[in-house]
Amino acid sequence: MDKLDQLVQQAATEFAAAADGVQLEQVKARYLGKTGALTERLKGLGKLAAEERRVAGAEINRAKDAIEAALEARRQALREAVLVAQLAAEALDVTLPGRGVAQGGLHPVSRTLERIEALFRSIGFVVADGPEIETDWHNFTALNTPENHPARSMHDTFYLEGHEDVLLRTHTSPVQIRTMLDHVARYGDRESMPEIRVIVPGRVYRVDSDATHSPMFHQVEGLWVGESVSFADLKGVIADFLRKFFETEDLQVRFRPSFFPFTEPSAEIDVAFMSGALKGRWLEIAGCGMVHPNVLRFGGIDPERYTGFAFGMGPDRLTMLRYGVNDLRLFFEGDLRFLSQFR
Ligand code: 2NL
Repeated sequence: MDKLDQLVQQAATEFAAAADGVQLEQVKARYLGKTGALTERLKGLGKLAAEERRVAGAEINRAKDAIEAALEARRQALREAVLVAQLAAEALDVTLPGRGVAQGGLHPVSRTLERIEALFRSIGFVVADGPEIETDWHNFTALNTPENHPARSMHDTFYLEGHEDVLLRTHTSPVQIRTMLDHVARYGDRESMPEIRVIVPGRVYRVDSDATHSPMFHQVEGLWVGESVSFADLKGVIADFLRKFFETEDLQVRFRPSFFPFTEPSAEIDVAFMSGALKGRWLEIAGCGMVHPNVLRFGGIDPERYTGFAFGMGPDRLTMLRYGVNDLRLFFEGDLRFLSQFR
């Protein structure tokens, strides 16, 4: 084998040994670069006579073509190897089962609120909501709460800094005040005003925190105002509601005289189950009463012509009772280990 054929063979062997593109280009430089073996031979042609130069030149160029072909073949092989490795690394097993989407669910308190709303809707109540940041007037004054009442103190109510007349509502009653005012604005000039039947669920805030009190909790209040609404209506509506809510006729309901600034007379509503784990124990469930004439007046309604009843209950407590939960704070910590048990 002559020297040039040997050189071509040697180049092909070294190209084959190059593990990647960078190594390959380094090997290429040794043959085809400025000072490469083949380039040096081409430079040497000048020293030869014209006839020898033509023959030798043609041989060197053939060798050069052969080396370039071997180089290109190796480049192509390396590119393919990179692609094959990449495809292997990024391979997807399309036969694997999917990861699945975790199924969400309603918060237990939301479920209670939805049940309460549905039951009251079925007897002609509408559901209303309103602002959680309220004026002192809508939250206290219009509810006949005296200026010096302890509920109005900074120990019990969250006030907006620098605004002693703006607060986080302590009950949902201000929405009922707004409902009365809106209702009168819309129907007040009529011979006879349609009844108000409204239920108001929502978040309320008080400065209080322990196992049974959270600074944020829920309330549902109801209001029925009309020309002949009586305490008997109140008792019937509440007793029916409780039997439906707890899904049992095996239930005693008791109205125990009490006091609220916004109702007169007022009562605490207690229930006792006649069977089950809580059998025979009286549980305080809600407060209620006939709307105080001052409150009707603040709502723009004539207390000489209209009467109404109102009630308020704590859906958080109702939820605890229904599911046997003993710490209210569990509802508001967002721990899925707790919450997912209610799905
Ligand atoms: C309770 C007691 C109650 C009311 C709320 C009310 C609202 C208006 C007028 C009159 Cl606009 N009263 N609401 C009445 C009695 C009791 O809530 O223990 N709630 C958890």
